[in-house]
Amino acid sequence: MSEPGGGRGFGSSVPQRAPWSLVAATAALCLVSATSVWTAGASPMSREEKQKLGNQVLEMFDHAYGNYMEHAYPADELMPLTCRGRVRGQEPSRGDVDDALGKFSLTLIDSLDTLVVLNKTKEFEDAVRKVLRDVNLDNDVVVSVFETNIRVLGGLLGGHSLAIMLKEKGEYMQWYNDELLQMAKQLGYKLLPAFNTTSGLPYPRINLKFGIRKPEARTGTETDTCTACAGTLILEFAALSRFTGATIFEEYARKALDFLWEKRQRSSNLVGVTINIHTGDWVRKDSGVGAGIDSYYEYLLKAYVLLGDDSFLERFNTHYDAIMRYISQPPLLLDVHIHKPMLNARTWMDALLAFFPGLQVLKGDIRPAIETHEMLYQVIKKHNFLPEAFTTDFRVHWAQHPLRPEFAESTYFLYKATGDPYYLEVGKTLIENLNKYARVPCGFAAMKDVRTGSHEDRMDSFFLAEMFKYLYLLFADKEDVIFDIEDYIFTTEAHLLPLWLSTTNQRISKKNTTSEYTELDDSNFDWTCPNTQILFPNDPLYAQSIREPLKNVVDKSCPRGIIRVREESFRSGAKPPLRARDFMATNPEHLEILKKMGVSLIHLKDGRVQLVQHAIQAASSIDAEDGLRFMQEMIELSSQQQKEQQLPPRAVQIVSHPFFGRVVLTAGPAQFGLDLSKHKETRGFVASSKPYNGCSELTNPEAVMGKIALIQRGQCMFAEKARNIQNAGAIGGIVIDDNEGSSSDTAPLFQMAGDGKDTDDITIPMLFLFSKEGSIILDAIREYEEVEVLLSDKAKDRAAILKDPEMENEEPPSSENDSQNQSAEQIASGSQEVDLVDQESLNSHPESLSPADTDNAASISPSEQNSNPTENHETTSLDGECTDLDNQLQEQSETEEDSNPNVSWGKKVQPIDSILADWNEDIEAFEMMEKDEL
Ligand code: DMJ
Repeated sequence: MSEPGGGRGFGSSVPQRAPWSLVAATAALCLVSATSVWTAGASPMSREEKQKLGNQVLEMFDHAYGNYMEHAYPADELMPLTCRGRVRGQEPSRGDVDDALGKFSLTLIDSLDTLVVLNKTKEFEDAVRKVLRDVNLDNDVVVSVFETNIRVLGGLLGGHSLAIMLKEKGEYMQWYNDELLQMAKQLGYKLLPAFNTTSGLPYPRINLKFGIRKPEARTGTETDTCTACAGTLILEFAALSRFTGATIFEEYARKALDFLWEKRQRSSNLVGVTINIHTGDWVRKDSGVGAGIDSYYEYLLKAYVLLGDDSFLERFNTHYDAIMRYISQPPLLLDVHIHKPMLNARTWMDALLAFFPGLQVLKGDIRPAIETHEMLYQVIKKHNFLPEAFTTDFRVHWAQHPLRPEFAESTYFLYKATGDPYYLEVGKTLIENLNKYARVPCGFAAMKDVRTGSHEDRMDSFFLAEMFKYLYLLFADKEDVIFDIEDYIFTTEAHLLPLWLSTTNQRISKKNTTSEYTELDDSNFDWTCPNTQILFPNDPLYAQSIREPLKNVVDKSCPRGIIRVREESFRSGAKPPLRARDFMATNPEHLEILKKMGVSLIHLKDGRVQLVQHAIQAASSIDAEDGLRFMQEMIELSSQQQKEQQLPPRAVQIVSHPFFGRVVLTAGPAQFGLDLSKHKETRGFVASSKPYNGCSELTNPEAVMGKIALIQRGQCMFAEKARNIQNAGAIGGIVIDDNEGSSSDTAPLFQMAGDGKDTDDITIPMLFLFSKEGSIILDAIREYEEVEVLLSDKAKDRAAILKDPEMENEEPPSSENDSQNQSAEQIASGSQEVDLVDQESLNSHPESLSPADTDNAASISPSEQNSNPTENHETTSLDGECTDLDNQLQEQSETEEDSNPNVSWGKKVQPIDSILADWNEDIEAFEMMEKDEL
């Protein structure tokens, strides 16, 4: 499979690791030592099968990389559905996510070191030549400093690290003369103006050509950045300094880290999600280990590993202790407020936190890593992929999945630490799911909605930088990789930096030692992590015994609101505070509690009820705090309910040659016609109607008879179009948007409303496609003439499509009716008020769902929707397991606080005016969280 790794034998350009650097490498080494000695509960995987899976990963990489190079390069990314390059400015803007694209062939640079890991040395050599020949780093484009650092600077440095390693070996890259490093240095200098702030925290964006602030730069007015954005620079910047001897990069990255450390919330030792780069004030005070913070923690620990600087370990350990005290509620990791860390800030988790078990392995804390990983794996088994966000009761919160690698990363590190073949099986499932659900003829497409299986025209560069590396390494034996992976550390983008950098060019002044800012508790200063060699061989069933109790945690859970409630209320025998989900506006006892909490109920003229809280009117500070929590829960419940009142998106799956079910388009449903969630799929060939707008009797009934008619949006009501094609004998209809270039990637999906009259006569299914998705079908007709599609609520398994074209033995439709897709999300109320949608059941607020258009009527009948979260809860709680889990979590919370005498949040009686001040901040933070993008 590959040539043997060989000895290290580095010559002059690659210094030998000095004895001192072994200290720096300790943490990295302790996670890789158990593999060879381990046999665990799951049956071991044979060498043949591991090789087979490794080869499968290679083939998948070729499919992704080959299509990028053939159809997209030199563009930044491949659009795998339309099979072309994504060029910024030529596609509708997707907002912040486009800031990763700098017209610098992002995917090629991000893939460089993956090529070497996958033993594609020849391709690596070609790729490096292309980067040197084609890539321009001086474009007039505004890019994200964070993304450019981790993907481009990291990619160039990873490429350089492996180029010099190969050159040293004497076969490949003999011509190489540090050219990638020179490019990295050029890019480093381009990023430096971003640090021109009083705090030393970088601006979030920079213009590659014009820098910051100048009018032509079109950036530099931002005031906030995310903690991860400012705190994920040290590995790349320090590597650049140490490779080149230019100390300025490491100095700037250290300064930013020092500032963040100084600004941590001093009592909880947590950091918020966003910070003002000028004042250093926390803008978002919620704190977790996922989006917005994740790699800040990762880089503290890894900076210690790479640079051997104790202060980074000291900081990491201090934060880690706080994370385990407040955020970790195994198997969950839930955001809290930095200044009230016993108060959960969310009832959902984001997919980015899936990297955390991997980091815990590096830290040497294996048990919680196994627990969280197992919980995540069960969510994946339920939805095939990890949705961008999911609730504490494991329902989908945001349904996309852009092929993120974090779970594969943690799986790899857990396998390295435990050697448990269970993790190989997990990796095998990831491979199967990618091939089954994400693979399209031209690459791999992100999931638009894990519930429907629909795709997005997107293949992010991190998919090549990270996913294939981790999956390949998971199944690789030492001899399958041409160098010793243990001599390198992975950056957050999985780029490889050599550990010998710790002893090279150490001219940076380290005056920033933590003692300058704080006195640290020595007990937090764990110098080493547990040695897995000692830990595991004594108990081969260790990992399995930790996973076992969590086996059914997803299936047997039931909807639940915020988990952690103030524990001391229960211990003192007081009644638990009123939860928003239990509230009944007709219950006098509830109204009394509301009053105590300072919450007043205002009956609006239109029959709705509005809640307003004035903390000053609460009976006590504790009641005011309960009121605050109640309001937050109510906002979330109301927002959730609005989402659930909408019909979920549908899927149009192209099943004919050469698609064979691989391309799945996200479609909007109709409020009339056949309900695809209740009936089996409709399958048929497509035909365009004449007239194309379908607004009058069709002149080509013979063409659409028995087929699925394509109709253009506009000029009459959707229902009218449906009647016309139905009368012509069509078995279904697809309305295609007439706004050219519109796409479900950029516009919120909506439902096609009726015409205000009785629509019972419409019996065929109708779906809506935006123009971009519609043109995929129209292009297919032009190219292949006969195009067959499947209209359904969820993409069908490809094997079943091919085997059973008539779909006689269709499974009953999925009963899953998770919350609506993210784009339809709305925030329920203003900062201090909540409008309830109904006085009693919270579910009868008529909601206008359609954008203004002649086609769209305004409202749906909510009575048809089963969207009451309270009902959901009651139904599901019949399962005894739910109570157990809640109790378990409650017990955990209590034990946690019992055993921790330092925890005083919620116990102190806070003065009312400070509660008032906090309260406003909390509401603001909550709203920002909901609006926040990953
Ligand atoms: C990657 O670009 C990096 O891993 C980053 O730290 C956060 N997430 C994306 C992939 O999901």
